[in-house]
Amino acid sequence: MGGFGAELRRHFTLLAFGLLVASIVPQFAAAACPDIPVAVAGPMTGDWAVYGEEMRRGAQLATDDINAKGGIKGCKLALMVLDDQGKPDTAIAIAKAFGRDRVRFVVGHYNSGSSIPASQIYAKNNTLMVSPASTNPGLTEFKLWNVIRTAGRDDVQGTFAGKYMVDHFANGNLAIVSDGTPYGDGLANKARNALRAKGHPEKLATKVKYDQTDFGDLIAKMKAAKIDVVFFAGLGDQLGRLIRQDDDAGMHLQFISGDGAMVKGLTALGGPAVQGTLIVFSPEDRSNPAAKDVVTRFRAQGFEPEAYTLKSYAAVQVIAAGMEMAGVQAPRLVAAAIRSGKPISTVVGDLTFDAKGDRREPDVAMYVWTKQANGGLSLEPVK
Ligand code: ABU
Repeated sequence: MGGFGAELRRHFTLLAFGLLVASIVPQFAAAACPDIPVAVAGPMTGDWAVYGEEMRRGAQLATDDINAKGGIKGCKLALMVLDDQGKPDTAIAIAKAFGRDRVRFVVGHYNSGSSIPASQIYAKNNTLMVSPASTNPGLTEFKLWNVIRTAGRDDVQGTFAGKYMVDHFANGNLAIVSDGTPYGDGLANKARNALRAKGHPEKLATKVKYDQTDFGDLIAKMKAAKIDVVFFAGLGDQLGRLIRQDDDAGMHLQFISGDGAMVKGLTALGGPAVQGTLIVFSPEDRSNPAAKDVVTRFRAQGFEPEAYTLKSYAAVQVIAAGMEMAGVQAPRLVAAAIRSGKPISTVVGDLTFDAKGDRREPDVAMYVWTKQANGGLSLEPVK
């Protein structure tokens, strides 16, 4: 995740960003109806690039569709893509650069550990952010004026996961493992609280490092504690590696994870042992009737709009609807309009937001990696 190469990429990313903004901002002076800069910022490179790609694809198609219909009162959205590499420091640098370059609308970030510190800078710099993916409750609990999310919250999904573990694995020894990030720790805490509330506390609670790839020590610890079921509060790249190493060690644990592990690449890393793994996520966005046309067009592009794709498309729709409702592009007024409680039509359905910027609709479901007739694995809703 780190190293000189990553630093070079970071500087290149910010340089490219500066040039891009320089090419956009002068249009304010020249054009009668200047473009409205909107950025999508997330991990576009590295182990989490799959999530960044979903964000970029979703935000780009939404931007194209809004512009094809005339934009916002004739002003076109101009989308730029920024790579925060999933790192808080890079997200902070991007947020500061947006402040200087007057980018006032952001779809991002992916990682809660990036969104939370960046949100404070955006708040000071008059920038509205809509995260399609950051689920840590802290993001909206700071009660900043400028934060909205089309994703759910970890108190909802962590509590749901904890209850599910007790209800379905009542005789098992349970473990909670966090990746040590704000996302992982917050989610693990909520799941642990739910276990305790139901009178079945975990036998083991531990952490890994977010960039750890060897889980030999963790597997040994779980073996010693006779663990049967593990809730892994982290991202898909680590869960995949953990499942494979667990399988190689002959343990065959039951894994449960959260929305950060909702990723098609899980089988590539985890192999056949991924079968049976449970994942908590929102109800399937692709099944929403409002998404039908957009899903068809993504598939025509050869892209399957999984996980955060439609939530990112919806994030741009929310920003656009906020401008339409407010009748101006002033970010504070746009944010207030979005939070007014008026339903906003999006590809993930009609959304209403509370005063903190959270979705009001319940947003959680369980999925299981299931063997198909052709021998492959696919993620299916648990009936
Ligand atoms: N919610 C999935 C992982 C992203 C994050 O919240 O850190």
